[in-house]
Amino acid sequence: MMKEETPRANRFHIGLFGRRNSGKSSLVNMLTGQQVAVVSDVPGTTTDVVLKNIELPGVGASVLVDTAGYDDEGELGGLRVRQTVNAARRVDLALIIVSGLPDGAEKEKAWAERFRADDIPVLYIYNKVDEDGGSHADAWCMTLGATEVVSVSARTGEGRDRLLSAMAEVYRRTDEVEDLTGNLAGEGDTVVLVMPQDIQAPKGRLILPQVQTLRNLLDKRCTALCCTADRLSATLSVLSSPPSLIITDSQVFPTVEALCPPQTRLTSFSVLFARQKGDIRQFLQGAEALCALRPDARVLIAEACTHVPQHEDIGRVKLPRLLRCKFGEALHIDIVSGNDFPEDLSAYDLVIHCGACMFTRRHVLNRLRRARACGVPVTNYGVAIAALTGILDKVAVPE
Ligand SMILES: Nc1nc2c(ncn2[C@@H]2O[C@H](COP(=O)(O)OP(=O)(O)O)[C@@H](O)[C@H]2O)c(=O)[nH]1
Ligand SMILES: [Mg+2]
Repeated sequence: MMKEETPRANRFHIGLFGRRNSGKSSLVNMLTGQQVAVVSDVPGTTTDVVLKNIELPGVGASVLVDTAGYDDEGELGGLRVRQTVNAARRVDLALIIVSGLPDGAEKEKAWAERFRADDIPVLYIYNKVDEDGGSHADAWCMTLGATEVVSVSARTGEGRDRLLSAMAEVYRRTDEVEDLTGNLAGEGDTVVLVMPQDIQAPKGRLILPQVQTLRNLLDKRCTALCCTADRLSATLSVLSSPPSLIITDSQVFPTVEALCPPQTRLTSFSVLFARQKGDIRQFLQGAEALCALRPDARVLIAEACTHVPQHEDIGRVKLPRLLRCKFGEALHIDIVSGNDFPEDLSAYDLVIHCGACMFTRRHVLNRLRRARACGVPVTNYGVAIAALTGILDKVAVPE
């Protein structure tokens, strides 16, 4: 049987950054044990950002992000560097690869500073030790003011284990929210999941948030029951005592709330995922700002993916309609998608971000930090819709 692949957005993203010819693509090949990346002594061989899934010891499902050299030149080179800059925002760990003599290391210092500003951990790698026995590694360490430079040879595989354990160590220190339901569910609890299988659900399958929530509950040794909204009453009646938690799709919230027993806590999939894919506190503050918008306010709706807009698309149709219904037609709404998220957000009174199922948590947190720096409140689709439909103060938020 084919093993289900871990979705890309749930993988630990490791970016390889460095000058052209430092050996980034060779390192991808060394780590994967395959010739997946094109290696060449012609500078500028890697032109696009290339992703490669890999399982790493102590890390698990990961993706290596191979980039074009950050010293690329010319018109096309400038474009590539911009792609590398975009890739830099979505990695969980940055490997800065160097080789030879440090000669000032201005580029490396600037990039290390960029990662520091985004709170992305950095590992320095000194490559091509087979050529010089690593004689310049200490010089790099001093020049960069680094505590450690990991010496490797992509060619001979020397230092591979050291590099793997250094990456695993960084992974252990990262702050992924692993526990989706947090303190809302514990061992022995009975949890009911209300999961409408509407037209948007893929044929014959469950959508990913439902699968991930079920997995979380099973891992925590809860009893999980699933039903559609019309079966909730019957489902509750077969239980000898009320469940400790009901998790519902927001679309059927009013129906579910009406049936929810008084001692049962109620939350929604969107709130669970807002916490996992962002900062739920910042989103809740954003929801307060949302409720207090002026009729002529400027709102930015940001979508992570560039999918073909669907009928009743949340970002393009449903949210704007709800917003205009509450605040009137004078509201100014801009919609951006993919990497078009503006650097300067200060023109906006509020940003509403999508659920970011295609982004890593780190990527969303970077955007949230940017918004905070501009003093602009941010909320996300699920929290915004909950606020606009008056259910937000009725949902339990996990800690
Ligand atoms: N001697 C030696 N050469 C290497 C090593 N790693 C990469 N190279 C060579 O350096 C050149 C550039 O490698 P590449 O991986 O394409 O660099 P990138 O531009 O950073 O992706 C190629 O000729 C590689 O064969 C290494 O560990 N030792
Ligand atoms: Mg390359």
